[in-house]
Amino acid sequence: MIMPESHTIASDRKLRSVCPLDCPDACALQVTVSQDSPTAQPRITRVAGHPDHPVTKGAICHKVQRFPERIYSSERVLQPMRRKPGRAKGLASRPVHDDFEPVSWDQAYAEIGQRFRDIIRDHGAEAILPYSYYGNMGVLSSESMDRRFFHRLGASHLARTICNAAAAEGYGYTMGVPAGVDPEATVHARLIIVWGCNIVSTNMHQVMLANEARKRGARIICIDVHRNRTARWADESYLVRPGSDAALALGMMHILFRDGLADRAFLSRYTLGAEELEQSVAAWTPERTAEVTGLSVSDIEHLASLYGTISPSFLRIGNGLQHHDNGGMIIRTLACLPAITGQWGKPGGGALKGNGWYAGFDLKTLQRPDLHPNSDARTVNMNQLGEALLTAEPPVKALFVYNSNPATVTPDQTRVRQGLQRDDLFTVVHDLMLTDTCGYADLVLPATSHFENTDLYKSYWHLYVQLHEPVLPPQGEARSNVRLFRELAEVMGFEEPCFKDTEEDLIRQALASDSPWLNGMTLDSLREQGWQRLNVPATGLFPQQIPTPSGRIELVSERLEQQNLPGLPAHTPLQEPGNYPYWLITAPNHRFLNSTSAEDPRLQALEGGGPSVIMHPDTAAAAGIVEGETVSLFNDRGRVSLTAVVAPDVLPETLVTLGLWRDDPEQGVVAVNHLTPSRSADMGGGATFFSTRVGLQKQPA
Ligand SMILES: Nc1nc2c(c(=O)[nH]1)N[C@H]1C(S)=C(S)[C@@H](COP(=O)(O)OP(=O)(O)OC[C@H]3O[C@@H](n4cnc5c(=O)[nH]c(N)nc54)[C@H](O)[C@@H]3O)O[C@H]1N2
Ligand SMILES: Nc1nc2c(c(=O)[nH]1)N[C@H]1C(S)=C(S)[C@@H](COP(=O)(O)OP(=O)(O)OC[C@H]3O[C@@H](n4cnc5c(=O)[nH]c(N)nc54)[C@H](O)[C@@H]3O)O[C@H]1N2
Ligand code: SF4
Ligand SMILES: [Mo]
Repeated sequence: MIMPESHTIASDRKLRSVCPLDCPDACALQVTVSQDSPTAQPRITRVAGHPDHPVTKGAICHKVQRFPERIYSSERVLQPMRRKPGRAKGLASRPVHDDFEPVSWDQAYAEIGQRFRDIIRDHGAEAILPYSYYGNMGVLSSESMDRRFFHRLGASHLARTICNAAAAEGYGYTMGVPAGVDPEATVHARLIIVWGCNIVSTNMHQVMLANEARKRGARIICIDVHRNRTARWADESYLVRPGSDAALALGMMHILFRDGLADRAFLSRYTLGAEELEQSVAAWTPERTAEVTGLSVSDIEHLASLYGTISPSFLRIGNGLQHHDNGGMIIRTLACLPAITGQWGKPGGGALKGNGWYAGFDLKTLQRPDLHPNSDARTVNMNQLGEALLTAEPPVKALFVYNSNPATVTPDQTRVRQGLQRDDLFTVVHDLMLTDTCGYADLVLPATSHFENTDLYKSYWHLYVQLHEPVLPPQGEARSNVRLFRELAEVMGFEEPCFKDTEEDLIRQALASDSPWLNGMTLDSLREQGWQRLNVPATGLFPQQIPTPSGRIELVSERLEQQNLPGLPAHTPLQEPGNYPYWLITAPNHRFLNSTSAEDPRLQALEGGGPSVIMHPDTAAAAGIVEGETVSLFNDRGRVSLTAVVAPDVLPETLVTLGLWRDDPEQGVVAVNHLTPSRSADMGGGATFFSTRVGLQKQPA
């Protein structure tokens, strides 16, 4: 249904939409849909931030302003396609439409049905593996009918660990649940520490709120391994060694206790283990902390003194920190800091790692895990896709990819691609665009853009739930994820009534949960305004409720001890063997969203035209490298070439490359994830993208 908000001229309508991308801001959009004549196809001509949304406030990022280019891109997939006989799988050249021949949806469904039935007969249903993430954050698009389908099929489970698994677990050991304060309250903060979070690129509305706090006198600190855009905007910035953040937090705690800056009343009322913690951080002298982190003693003293004397203080904990071998423990340790100075419960004080937990949709009903016929079915960690495709028993014989682009985003690409290249692997990719993963697909299915769908969105940062209703009809033959899996259920002969549910049924089910925060939110109430705030206090759950086993903020955790991990916050060294001299951080860039929008030539140009690697002048000099030169990064997993950028924005031991670029064989661009490890982090089976060591060389001429 198209719901006009207002009419400008007869053929131009401004409609409400939501940004579907995996970005904390979950912006409310206002799109202009133009129609040349009543019979012409409506077209989106402008995408802007919705002026009335309390967090979006009319502002959105450049990449989403360019969504019309993406929706109408010549790379958009608009019909089902089958790989042409004789066209080899792989990325020897960029995938193009001509690698495929069009088929009808009925033919595509018949082929999937036949292949799935044969595979189940010969190898069992666990030989089928879904592969999805949050390319579209809508709860219907990402975790409803699709999950029902694969559960009922009896497929292998996928552990969706690529982003937030280690942090969710680590934070939970301290605070009970992965939730923090309302970001809108952060305008009241007097000190803001942005820690391992490049908010200027990845959370722009937090920057808007922090700017408001700054106007009221707040000081903004950035702690990172890289003088990124956020560091340049902050009042003070500090460069640490990769993976050393828990040590810095322990060193700060040492000083807070030493100098009487800890809030003893808060600690005794709300926390467990403050005395043990105080004893254990006695060993984290500023000198030892300096040795581990690479900071100077005076910087560490300064940071602790700011944190101990300015209140309220707000800690924005980033997603990148957890992408280390010790990522869970880093987040667990940082999450202890606000309790030391008693920040929880003060408007503007506390911390925010993620807030997705508050919108407690009824996922059990949406996903129906009970439909799975095999309670012992295996689980494949999505970070270990390469191993799964190459070595799993029973073998993976079919891979069904949607909402994700594993040939770019998944670590250890050498093995991922060896696996994807297997002739006997049946690969289906459902996407809007010809992604690099399509280069390995047997069948490519056209996905609708979120503009074409009904869906329900929460944010993992702000506290508004939003309803999305279509603003465009499906383009070409594209079908939504919900429709695709509803129809595949029919193809497979699944008769459970839940496979007949409409989008509206699913939204009602999602909202009919017992979460106290949803507070009577309904499909109709959402329809009225488009969004509604969760019933969460501005200071969040804490300290009134602390849902840990002890009911206190657990500075010491028995659950961690039971996992054979340190019960107290701790610095644990990174696991990557030291065969290569440099740490390589492969962080997101400003204008792509993971690999989404990386096809846009304008955004590519603004990102420098191709992947580059930032190195310290001493590092460049030692390797005889000058700015602009092509260099190789390599380790036992792979080799990639990039353009050298020489700047004192990193420590000499650290290299940084930004953005998940597409393969471009003609330009010699190979996915940077060829270098990253598929090892699991210390918690949650999380990814360890940033715990990568590499060698650096001038590219031989
Ligand atoms: N423009 C843009 N926005 C995005 C995304 C995107 O790709 N582009 N991706 C979205 C997604 S899925 C996510 S998860 C978030 C991620 O966004 P953020 O939460 O900002 O996390 P990252 O960008 O992964 O990493 C943040 C910072 O951590 C730094 N870092 C790496 N290792 C360390 C370390 O050991 N210590 C410290 N102190 N810093 C370290 C990196 O240099 C980087 O600047 O952004 C979302 N928003
Ligand atoms: N080296 C390195 N690797 C990383 C990261 C890093 O920082 N460094 N970041 C990691 C993180 S935090 C994350 S979250 C992952 C993200 O990994 P992915 O979730 O795979 O993210 P995207 O690259 O955005 O790919 C999403 C795909 O979904 C498609 N899509 C969008 N909407 C729909 C839809 O409605 N239906 C279907 N079927 N498809 C749709 C998009 O077109 C796009 O191709 O990447 C991880 N990989
Ligand atoms: S990517 Fe993030 S900042 Fe950009 S429009 Fe979407 S939610 Fe807003
Ligand atoms: Mo992510």
